[in-house]
Amino acid sequence: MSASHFGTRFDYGIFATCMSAPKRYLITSALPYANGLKHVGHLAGAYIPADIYVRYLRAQQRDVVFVCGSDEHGTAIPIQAKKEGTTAQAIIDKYHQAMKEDFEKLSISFDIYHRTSAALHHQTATEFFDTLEKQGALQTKETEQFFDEAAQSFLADRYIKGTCPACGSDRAFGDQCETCGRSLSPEELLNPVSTLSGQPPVKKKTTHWYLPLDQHEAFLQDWILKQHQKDWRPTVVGQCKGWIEGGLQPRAVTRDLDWGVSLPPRIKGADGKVLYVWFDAPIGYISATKQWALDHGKDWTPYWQDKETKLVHFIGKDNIVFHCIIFPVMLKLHGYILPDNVPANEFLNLEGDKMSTSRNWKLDMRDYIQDFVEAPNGGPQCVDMLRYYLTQIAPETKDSEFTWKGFQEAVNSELVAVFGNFINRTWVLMHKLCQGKVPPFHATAKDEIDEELLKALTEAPQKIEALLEQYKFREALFEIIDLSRKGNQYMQKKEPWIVAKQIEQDPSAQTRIDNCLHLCLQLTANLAILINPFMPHAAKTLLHQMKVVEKMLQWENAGKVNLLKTGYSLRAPQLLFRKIEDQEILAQLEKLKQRTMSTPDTGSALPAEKSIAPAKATIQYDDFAKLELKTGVIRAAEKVEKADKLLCLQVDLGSETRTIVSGIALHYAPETLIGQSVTVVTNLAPRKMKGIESNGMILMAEDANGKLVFIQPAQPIDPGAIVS
Ligand code: B3M
Ligand code: ZN
Repeated sequence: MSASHFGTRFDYGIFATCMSAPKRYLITSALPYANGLKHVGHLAGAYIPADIYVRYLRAQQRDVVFVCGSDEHGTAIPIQAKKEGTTAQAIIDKYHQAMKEDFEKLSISFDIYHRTSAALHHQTATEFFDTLEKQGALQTKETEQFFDEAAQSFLADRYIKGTCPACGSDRAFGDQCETCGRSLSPEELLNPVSTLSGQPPVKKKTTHWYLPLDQHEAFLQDWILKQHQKDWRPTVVGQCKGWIEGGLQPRAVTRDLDWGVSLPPRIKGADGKVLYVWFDAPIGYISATKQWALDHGKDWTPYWQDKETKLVHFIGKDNIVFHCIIFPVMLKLHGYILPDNVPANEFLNLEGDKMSTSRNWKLDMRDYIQDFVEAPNGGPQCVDMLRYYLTQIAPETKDSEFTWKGFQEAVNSELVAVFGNFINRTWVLMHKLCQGKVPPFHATAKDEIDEELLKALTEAPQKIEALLEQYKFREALFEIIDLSRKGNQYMQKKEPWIVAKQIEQDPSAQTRIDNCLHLCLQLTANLAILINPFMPHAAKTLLHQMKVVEKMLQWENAGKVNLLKTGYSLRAPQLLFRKIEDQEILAQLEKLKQRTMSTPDTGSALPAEKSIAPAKATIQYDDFAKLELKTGVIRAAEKVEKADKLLCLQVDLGSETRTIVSGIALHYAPETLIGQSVTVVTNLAPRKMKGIESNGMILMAEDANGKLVFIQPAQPIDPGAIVS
């Protein structure tokens, strides 16, 4: 049988590997901190592009391993544990599981999702340090470090807060400024205070191990600025250049902390110290590879030692220095291979503002999963829709922006109206005009319009392949959609539905219909192959529709015009993508607004287990009877100057209107409060706040996320009613 047919009786020839292709690939995505749920900015930055690349390589039948895992060390973990009132171990267990699930649900196809708390990782990282230390590649230095006397603890960079020397913001930490993003050391902070006790820290002597980056400047100059100047992204080379030209300093690779990977026990003075999280985290790529190899009976060593392995790190731009400067120096010292490329992405903004966990201005992967993928009208098509939009707006060359309107437009006017429409038309017409079978192609009747489409179809794969090889996913996707657009234009020119009306009079009519639909069907098969790395579920649906096996999706088949055999009967069309309705978009915008009004300081926390407040002492009825409680309605609300948390309210109590100052400004915007019914303690002694006399108190309850909710009557009631 012919090698061009991919039905169930599939039989296929030998794959000829491109001579220049690397022997194997090791692809990594940044290990996300297990301290909270991750948002779509993370997804667009380090996970979707890596997944597209890996799926493409797999379709090329290359030897590829795709590793990732949770980054479970560093101060971010104990800090989150403190916020959630639990242990560091409970935090990493919870978020490791949650992130793993979310990635799976969005079809990120890691070969292994490991974790840095695993014993294998601890052992690998300790040994790595040991090897470097034995070589004499590390230096020790006694320095004075910030120490919190009240808490009796050295202060990790994250535990020191102060003013940023670059932008003047007071939201700067000892490692990084939250406002301008600049990397800092604690010494650079102005007016530093400890976040443990709120006291200014003192300096105390301690010894640490350093990686002398200054000794590797020449290597980095040559490797990045000479060897990779051309093939790395300009944004990445630019950042590296800045670091190198600014002069590299020895970098401490140990910390005084009780959470992390221990130093080798043979080392004196290692007690109470752990590896710096940024020393151990990238080694997580190695330990993940080892675990994958153990699970599959493979040898991990060539993936890190053989020069014919192509190592590619997918990351966000805030991780460039670690992946392009520090980790490569570590790898070189250990004798491992260096990354071939680090296609770091810029940032993804959301609806006009920077995505931020602390301000709750974000779209968590989990929210999208719940609201779309797992909704009654959801399903895998919604996974593809998000993957599509995030690729279409991927911040490959500069920061870009996620907007719900943009998402709706991408889905409705490209996926539905162009891509989906072409395939649907092809299928409907093939069933109507060709008895549901692949019609023959009559070569003698081929015309210029056919030639034009054939040319586009056969040329597109090389172009797309070249773009994928250069990590230009957004352009590659554009080319694929454009190819389906050409399919629509072709159909528009051929008008088989009009030609069908001439069948009685014109003997060539069926021939023209056959040729048109034959080519449209071959184009559909090609689109399935090309779109597969980006939207694997759509590709699967198409396979089902075409009744062909998965092998057809191998990349070498792209560009072939005989993928579907003449006479083969095909299934009925299935809708590939549904439309996104206006109200879905409005609901998301509203949700975003609500979230920021109730900013809990717990980051992207999952709802906490319920904690029971300690009981207060019993009171007598007489104590309670002293309170005067009344129903009221808020008539006016405004912000109190120079007080972030306070709102000044005018509350209608029936017989009078009172001024009440309430600490709810972080939870409610003033304009949303007009007409809100409330319960008021009306006989509380007046109190002055920011110069305003407050005459009463509004009763509120606090929900699990720390949001304040009004206590109000269950049925409408006039203001001034007594509550008892
Ligand atoms: N966990 C930082 C981040 O999530 C860090 C990446 C480690 S990659 C080795 O941005
Ligand atoms: Zn700053």
